[in-house]
Amino acid sequence: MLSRRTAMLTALAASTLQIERTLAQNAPTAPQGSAASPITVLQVKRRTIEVNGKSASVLGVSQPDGTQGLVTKVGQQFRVRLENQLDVPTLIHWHGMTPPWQQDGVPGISGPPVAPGGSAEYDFPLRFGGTFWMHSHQGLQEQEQLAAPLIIHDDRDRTGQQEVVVLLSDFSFTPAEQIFESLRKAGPMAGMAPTPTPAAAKPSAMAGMNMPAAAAKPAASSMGTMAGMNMPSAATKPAAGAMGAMGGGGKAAPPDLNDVKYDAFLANDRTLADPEVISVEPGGTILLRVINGSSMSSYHLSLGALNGELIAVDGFRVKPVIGRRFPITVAQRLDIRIKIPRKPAAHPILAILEGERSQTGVILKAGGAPVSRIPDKAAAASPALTLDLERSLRATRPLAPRKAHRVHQVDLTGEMVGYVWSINGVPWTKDVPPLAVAKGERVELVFQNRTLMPHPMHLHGHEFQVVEINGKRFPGAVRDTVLVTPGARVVVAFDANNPGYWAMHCHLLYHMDAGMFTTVRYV
Ligand SMILES: [Cu+2]
Repeated sequence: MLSRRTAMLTALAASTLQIERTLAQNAPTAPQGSAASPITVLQVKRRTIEVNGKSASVLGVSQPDGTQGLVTKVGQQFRVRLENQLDVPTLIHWHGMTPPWQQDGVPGISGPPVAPGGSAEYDFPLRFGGTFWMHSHQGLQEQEQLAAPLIIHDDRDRTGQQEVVVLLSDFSFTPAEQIFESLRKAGPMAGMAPTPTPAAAKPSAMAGMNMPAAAAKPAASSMGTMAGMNMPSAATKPAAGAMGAMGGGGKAAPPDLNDVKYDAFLANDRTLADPEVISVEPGGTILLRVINGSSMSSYHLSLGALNGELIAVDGFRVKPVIGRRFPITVAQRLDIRIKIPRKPAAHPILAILEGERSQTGVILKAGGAPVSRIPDKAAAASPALTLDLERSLRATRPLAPRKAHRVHQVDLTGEMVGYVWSINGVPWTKDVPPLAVAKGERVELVFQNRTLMPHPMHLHGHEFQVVEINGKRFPGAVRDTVLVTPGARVVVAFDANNPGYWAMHCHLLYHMDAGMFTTVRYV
């Protein structure tokens, strides 16, 4: 996640400090040794999976009995000992949880990483149930599949209802460091003066926005697309109104998607060549919990011919939405209740890559139906994700209505030359001052995407509510990660009720590592 310099510093800290068991001890609000909850050991280690017929060495986080991640219950303590069995430092973030900040698992922010052979302990109450996940926040380890489900049961889990958990991920045989290097070397247009293109000269919502290279997607790579944007400079900063119009469905430049070309997309570590086949009861009801644990990839989740009832996003309940297709960006989760038809059949649950044909998924097998092979390419390319569903979501338990005490403008900015991503024009370093917040305040974050790429924005340690999209206020979903599409303005509100030092960043791994990261700090 952090800059190389920071990563080196935290690695140094790890090697010189006694880090065993420091996390729980430092946590002021963690109750000491709640005897009622047994401690669960989670081990970070190497494992081997098979991808496209080849074996691949990846990372994982599992219990000693092999269970990946953790299933627990609301109201219990989260009592975990994390053991690092790698030969490099690691640290796991409990995505969507609201622990004391020292237990949040972000190296250099929450605390040092866990040294090879070391361990750390966690102990905090689970305030709410739902579908969450855990992943490494150390370096680029998330790209090496260091992610697992964190499921917290509550009363949404009806007795007798089968639960199906699907963790989506993107996979490359190219090492993550090398992927990042090639992104940073930029495309063929790196360093060149932007060349206006006929497309950009057309009158459009973008006219006058000084983004001449916007439509000039070079064939070899998407890198050149933004070469001329230089968004952070005041001279090229478009008026919010203009951007809002574009985000509202204008016919502007197409979005720039999928920087990284992956070798495979996985659902529960498998491709559609050998998918997980899950037996379900004909006529029964299942709760599908989908976690997008990808580093860089967003999907359209397709239930095929089945109707699903979306009941929660990022763990938090929404007024149910019936549908067969739901967008899911990086780090988000969807809880979908599905009634399985009585007739025996195989029902593929697919995730189709945004803007592409690639797909992955699992098969729900009801009764003695034959399971046929599903190709790993959809018939046609899917569209880019939109905010249409987000706009229609309504929290079942919205934040109490309150006027914001503080509003932070958070411009999402970047320059494709050198692959520099930033917030308010500043790529993250330890010297960037945190966003100021005071305990007890209602805070609004105004995400304004001034780039041509979508950015899934995540705030640590708090749930937030989506309260505005492109100028229109509404009591939207409570969640922890929201997509901000190119040009869009998305406002979220949260209550500053968990003091500490928290990360806030784009959840696209290489955007975050390149600097689209900042912090919120209050005591
Ligand atoms: Cu981003």
